[in-house]
Parts: sequence; C-alpha cells; structure tokens
Amino acid sequence: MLETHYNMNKKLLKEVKNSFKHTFKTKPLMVFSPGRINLIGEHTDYNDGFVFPAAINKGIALAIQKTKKNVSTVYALNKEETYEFSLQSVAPLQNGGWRNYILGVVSEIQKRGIELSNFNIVFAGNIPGGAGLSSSAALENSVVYGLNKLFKLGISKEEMILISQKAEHNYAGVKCGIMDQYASMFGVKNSALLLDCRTVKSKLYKLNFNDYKLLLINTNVKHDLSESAYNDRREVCEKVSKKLNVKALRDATIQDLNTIKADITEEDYQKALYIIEENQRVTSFSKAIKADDIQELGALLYQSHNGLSTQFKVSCKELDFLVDKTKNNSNILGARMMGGGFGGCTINLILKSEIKSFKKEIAKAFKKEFGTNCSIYNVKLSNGTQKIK
Ligand code: GAF
Repeated sequence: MLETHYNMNKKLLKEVKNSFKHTFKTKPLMVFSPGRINLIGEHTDYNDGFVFPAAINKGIALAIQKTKKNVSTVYALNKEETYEFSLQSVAPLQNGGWRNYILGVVSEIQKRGIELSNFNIVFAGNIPGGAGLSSSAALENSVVYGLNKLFKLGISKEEMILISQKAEHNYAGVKCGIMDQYASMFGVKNSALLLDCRTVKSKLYKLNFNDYKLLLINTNVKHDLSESAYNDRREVCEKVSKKLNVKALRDATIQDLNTIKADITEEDYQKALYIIEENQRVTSFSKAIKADDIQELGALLYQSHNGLSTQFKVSCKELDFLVDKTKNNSNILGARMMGGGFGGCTINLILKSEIKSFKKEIAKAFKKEFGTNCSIYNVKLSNGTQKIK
C-alpha cells in the first residue's frame, strides 16, 4: 500500500528522533520545516516584487538538544555524515554542502550579538535534492527555529527568515530573495501566500481548483551553472534598476523600461521586461483565483514559462520538453518551470481524472527523449515550520 504523505513525515520524524536518542543518549526537541512550491512569480522576489508560494508536506525533520561538550555536533541522517565544529570559529567551508546551511545560520545568529552554547543536531529530509522545492530553506529554517526554541532566544519568525536568507547568501553563495524562507516558515494548510517581497507581508488564498489539481514533474536534472547564473540574473536586474533610477524593478513600468532601451543590451532589456511582466502576472493570477477563472490560471502559467525560457533564460531543454508536451493535451490548462531554473520541477494544472493516464504518457515520453526518468509528485499544501510534540 502507498504511504500517505502524513505517514511519510511521521515516519521521518520518528527515525530522526530515534537516531538522536541513540547517538546522543538524550531526548531532543523536534522541529519540522517544509519545502515549498510556487504558483507563479519567479525571480520577482529579489526585485521587491510579488510571488505566490505555498509550503508543502515534504520537508526537513530536525532533532536538537543542548550538550555540555565543548563542540557542537550535527549528524545528517540521509547522508550518514557527521560534522563537529566549534562555536568560536564558525566560517564557510569550501564545498561544505549541507554543513554551510547550519554554519550560516549559527553565524548569522552570532552576528546579532546572541551567544549560543553547544548543541547536537540530527536531521533528515524527504524533499528530493535539486528538485527546486527549497530543501535548503527548509534546513535553514529548521535550524534557526530549533536554536531559537532550545535557547529561548526570543527571535521573531520575521527575523528568523532573514537569518536563513543571509545564511544562504553568505555561506551557500546564492543571493536568493526571501520567497523560499518565507513560504517554509509561514505556510498554511491548503493555502498559498500572495507575498509582497518589499513589505514581506502576505495575503492568504485558500486554494480550490475544482476538478483540477497541481502536479509536479521533476526532470531530475540540476545543471551546474544554476548558482552562478542565478546571481548573474540578480546582477542584471540591479544594473537595469540603477539605470532606471529606481530602487528595484518592481518600481518600473514597461514604458519606463522603453525609455532606456537604446542604452542597454537586448538581453538585459528582455530580462527586465520579463520581471515587469511576471509581476503583473502574479496580480492577474490572484484575480483569476478570486474569479474562479481556471482557464486564465493555466494561460498565465504558460506565459510565465515562455518568459522564463525565452526572455529570462533560466529554463533548460528538459523543462521546456515537459511544458511543451502538455500543450497538446486539453486536460492540462497550463504548466511552467518552477523555482530558480536550470532543472528541477515543472508545475502543472491538470484535470484530476486524467492524472493517472498523463503520468504514464509523460514518463514514457521523457524516457524516450532523454534516456532518463522523470519523477511525478502530488503535493499537499501544508503548515510552515513548527515544533513537533
Ligand atoms: C530560488 C531562490 F532561492 C528564490 O529566492 C527565488 O528567487 C527563486 O529561486 C526564483 O523565483 O528558489
């Protein structure tokens, strides 16, 4: 029998707790921190724009407790790797992988003048790596949340997500926006969050697509250039904003952009245009949800993908293939790549009754085209980072 997602998380939490008790011989405090999907609004977060994410029922389970030892120890259960470090000499590691997310959070807390004592952690996750479902934000949030509870630091959730974001900037080297950390921290069951990334405030939308459902298809590829290309895109956006004399591209209209068209390259023009248009699409998407206009939601997803692929240039052949394949299937209203790009998942709006046959069809077509397997997930929209009793 297939396990339900709820049981999957319960099982994961239990494994992490047992591993902690076995390794450190004490009872831990338990935290679950979810990954996220994003309905629409890609790469708009670091342009002070709008995004529409939701937390999902896959994430990181973390067990944490104080220790009297003079080092802190972290055990990554999935990888069976242990890392010991001194709180007195926290610094980013070359090719540190998961270690840098932990160290980054610790360092950002310390930078705020807060003194930490040593602790032990065991963590594990069920978010597929490289799927663009924000396993890193889930890990960062679980660590900052766990440390805050354990040492009663009094850090607000709003501050915690900034700590997580800075950990990503300074320790993982990705100059990300705030979307992933926000969605993972503030997610609400069955709902998506229309987030204004300038004010960092969101409106809750209970989602119901009637006969339709969201389906994720993972290309299972993550192309190497993704991190440097991400930072490059951010630089382009900042360069164009500067030229336009605005704080961020969120403040510019297409008319504004056209006034400097002759002074910037066509590539930069298209990228900035994508951001301005994508911001508008997020607003249109929220209106279409309110109006129960499911056809329009689908159309906006396709437009978003087209912009990400041809203007912002963060797609790849595997993602484009998956989206193209849905276009001649009338049971799918829309699809697009999701997250930073260069691999990971597409998000699809599909007629519930047709999911089974579509899964078979797309899996076969993908295998034929690339010789590798794609993975298909149903996700449920869930609550954000929380302590588990
Ligand atoms: C990644 C980043 F971490 C987010 O901040 C966001 O920019 C996203 O890519 C693209 O929308 O997930």
